Amino acid sequence: MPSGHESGVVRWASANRALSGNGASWTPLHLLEGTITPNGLHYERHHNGVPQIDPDRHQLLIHGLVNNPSFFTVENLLRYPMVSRICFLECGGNSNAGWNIQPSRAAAGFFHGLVSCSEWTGIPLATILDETGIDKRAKWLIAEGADAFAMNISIPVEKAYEDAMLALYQNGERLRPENGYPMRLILPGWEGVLNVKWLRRIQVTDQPVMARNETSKYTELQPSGKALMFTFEMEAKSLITSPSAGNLIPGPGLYQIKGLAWSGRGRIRKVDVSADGGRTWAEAHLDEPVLARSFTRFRLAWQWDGGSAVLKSRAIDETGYIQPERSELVARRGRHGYFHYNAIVSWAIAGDGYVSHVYDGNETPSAGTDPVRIDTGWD
Ligand SMILES: Nc1nc2c(c(=O)[nH]1)N[C@H]1C(S)=C(S)[C@@H](COP(=O)(O)O)O[C@H]1N2
Ligand SMILES: [Mo]
Repeated sequence: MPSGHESGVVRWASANRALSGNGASWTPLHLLEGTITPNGLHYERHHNGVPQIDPDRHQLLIHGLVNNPSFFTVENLLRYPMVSRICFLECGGNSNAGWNIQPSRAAAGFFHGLVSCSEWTGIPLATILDETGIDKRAKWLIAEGADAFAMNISIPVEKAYEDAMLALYQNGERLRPENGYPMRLILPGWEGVLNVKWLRRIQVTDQPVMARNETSKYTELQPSGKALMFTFEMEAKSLITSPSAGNLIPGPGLYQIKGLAWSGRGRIRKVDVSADGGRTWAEAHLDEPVLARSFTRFRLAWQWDGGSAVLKSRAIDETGYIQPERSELVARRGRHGYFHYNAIVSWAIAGDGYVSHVYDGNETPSAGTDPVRIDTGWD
């Protein structure tokens, strides 16, 4: 347990009052350092509660287009050769308050904290699929959880042969019940919803199942009138975690701007930071190691002269993708956006040192406004 003096460092739980067992809890990114999220502060997203699973009674079934349909017990799986990998996990609906007309007043983690980063240990999914003798016609894996929602979703087979993992451990200990105990899928860099928790079944097929979370949800109407589906990768994103909205900078002087950057497409190549609303940019230092599909911590010295300022960070990943300004993102995606909000985040510093969230950075910062938490809707 953390020191009692750190009792304020907690997740914020936002319950969906319309549906019992449905809600999310947010990682307090603005209160943390480094790149690994402690298990007790990992974000959570449940569609229908947390099942209490006895590992001795849980089994994983793999069937469909395979030669040997098989059940795997937890005890057996624990004997397989394992791998570890550090990667972030992010809900596709993270930061979606950014689509609102007014900038959110929530603290940084309670606006962007449906993302966490852990060291996951488990079995490459390819090992298990190969053992069941996967058929040449196989194109999709329909993964199903053992929660009351029995969440199911379609995953392209190629992801299993790229880097998907059947995870059993999280930061060295067995998965927490809330994060999928006794086993879950980890698909590095891909939308949180595909990382099925409490995994109990994979049906190998030649077509997607067209479940709720790939038809009515997780599809995005574009300005052209066509909708995007199966948008698996999380685009590059960054935000300054300190200082951040709701902070009061004590006075002019030297500060270290710190933040996090990540991309579902690979490594972060560069993070630029601006203190003048995007007119000029400086390259931030990136803490090593810079790992693909993981949190990367960036830092930059900043001399605050006591005048008003607007801080921004902009991530560029190894594919050359540049995190967009909000106006660009809204122009590209239109007004029906709900998922995949990854615009540049702007923090305005008022003359009194109060930090508030603004959109393009041209609005007047409202000094002394208390941050309030907002409900961002439900995916
Ligand atoms: N079985 C099951 N798996 C699930 C979910 C769920 O409700 N049930 N939620 C999904 C969503 S939307 C996200 S963002 C991630 C959240 O994982 P976490 O709670 O470990 O952070 O799990 C995914 N896997
Ligand atoms: Mo999610």
